Amino acid sequence: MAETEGKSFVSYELRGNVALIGLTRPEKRNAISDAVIEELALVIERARNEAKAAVIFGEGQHFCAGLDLAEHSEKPLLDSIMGSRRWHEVFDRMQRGTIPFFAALHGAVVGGGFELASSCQIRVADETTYFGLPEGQRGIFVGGGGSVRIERLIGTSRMTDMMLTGRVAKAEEMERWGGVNYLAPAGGAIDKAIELAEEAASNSEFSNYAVMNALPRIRDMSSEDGLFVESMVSALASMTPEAQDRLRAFLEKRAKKVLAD
Ligand code: 1HE
Repeated sequence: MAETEGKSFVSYELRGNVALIGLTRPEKRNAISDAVIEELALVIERARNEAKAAVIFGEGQHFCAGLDLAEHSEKPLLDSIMGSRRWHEVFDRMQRGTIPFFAALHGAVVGGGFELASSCQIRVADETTYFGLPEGQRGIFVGGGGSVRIERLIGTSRMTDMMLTGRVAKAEEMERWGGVNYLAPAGGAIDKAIELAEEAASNSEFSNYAVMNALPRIRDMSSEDGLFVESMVSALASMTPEAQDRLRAFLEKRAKKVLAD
């Protein structure tokens, strides 16, 4: 674990195949400073090397209050741009990396905290969770990938509303909008996220990689190009020894069936 001036803001634990990554700066509501981003970068790489899925959560009352505004207010223009580009780089390693990330959300998921959550493949929110994009109120703009990732999840109109009017969306509303995949009782997001991560960790690594990397790219392509790329990825997946083993297991009645409960 990287430490900044003797203090670490991110925790890491490997539990079976699942890496648990915690934001551990509750005294500042897990606000994301440059040091936090660099620690996140390290644990994301570590998780990619030794886990098959990861869960990210926040300690204290809130998941994350977004960008560290104290640090940000002192940055010259070019440093601000490079800071934003660094967030993109690090979050991209989650969204289009090799292992899926599950966000376990509670309390405030605000600004850059929402951007971090939107870089995960799946979001689980407990009933205390609420989402806000107060960038307009702070005189800034999303800079951690939100204009692409949050917009893809909830659409331009809802995101515009949140940014212009300061509208806050609670967990259930965000689930209806497409920004949350699962709702959990208060305090229950982490257990649910771990359960889902364990499920995903049991898939073929290539299939998970294809889901994470092909789907968002196909989303940005024309239908014709998307269908072509789909055929390529599909054929590649079928060629892996893992696919051969798993297909055989099903045909020999050794594999789990797809049942409704
Ligand atoms: C912070 C931050 C922060 C708290 N940067 N220090 N994000 C925001 O605009 C959200 C700002 N934060 C809040 O609205 C509230 O803090 C919360 C609703 C999240 C939590 O409220 P509460 O009452 O539990 O805590 P608090 O008393 O407001 O904050 C506790 C401490 O955390 C306090 O510091 P202290 O030294 O006075 O104890 C706060 O100053 C500090 N703190 N949030 C720095 N964000 C890549 S672009 C992304 C752009 C954005 O993310 S914009 C959204 C920024």
